[in-house]
Amino acid sequence: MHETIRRGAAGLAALFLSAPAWAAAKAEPAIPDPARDWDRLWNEVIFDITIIGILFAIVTAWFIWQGRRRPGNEVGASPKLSPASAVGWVVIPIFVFLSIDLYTAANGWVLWNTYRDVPDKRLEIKLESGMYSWDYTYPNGVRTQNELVVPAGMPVVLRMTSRDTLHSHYIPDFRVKEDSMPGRITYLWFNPTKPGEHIVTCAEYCGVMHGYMAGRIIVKAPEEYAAWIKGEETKLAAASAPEPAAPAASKPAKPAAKKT
Ligand SMILES: [Cu+2]
Repeated sequence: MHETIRRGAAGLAALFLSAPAWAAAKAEPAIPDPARDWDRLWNEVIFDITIIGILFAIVTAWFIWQGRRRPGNEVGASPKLSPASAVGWVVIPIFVFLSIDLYTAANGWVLWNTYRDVPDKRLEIKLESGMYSWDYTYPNGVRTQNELVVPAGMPVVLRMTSRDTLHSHYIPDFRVKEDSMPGRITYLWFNPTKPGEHIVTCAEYCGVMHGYMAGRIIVKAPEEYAAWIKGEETKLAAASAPEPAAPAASKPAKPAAKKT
């Protein structure tokens, strides 16, 4: 909310002060970070329900105190409400609390769109899940298992499917979790901003070894990533080079080497 107002105000100020700067800023929008936005929404919801909870607790305590047993078993008399104030007591609180719900729901909707709207500039990697591994394929054909290496500062989209049953690719640090299913392509994207290592785990019970279906997301600095992918590409080319003596027609294609 504050961020929106701040951005709006900054945009307006820039528009009046220097139109070209504003146009330039508009031409290259910053890559959103769903994980950061998710945290913001989470904190907002926690803040809202804490305030509401405290408010309700105070009101409840006050009513309990008001209705306590008095000496002599005194019978209370409540003032009769006019129809207008009776309706007011129902309708006004409904709108107050509903507006908080609607505000939160609207923010959730905006965030959902961020999660579904993959940035144009991105690294696209195919993922096939199976009992019990995550198999990644890079655009150049390089394949890894249970280890996804990505460059920092580049959004990554995973196009996912499964060769057996339902799995769910869950990266807690990036606040993303999406099912992979046989016969269907699903996707998720995340924005790794700095080098580091993160856990990926299966979040859909898929069999007895489900708990071991874990891997790592390794975020490297862009130049380190470039060196790594080049090295893997060279290895792949060496591994899949045709064997001169083998007759091409009678021998099935050799599968690409898998890194374990
Ligand atoms: Cu699984």
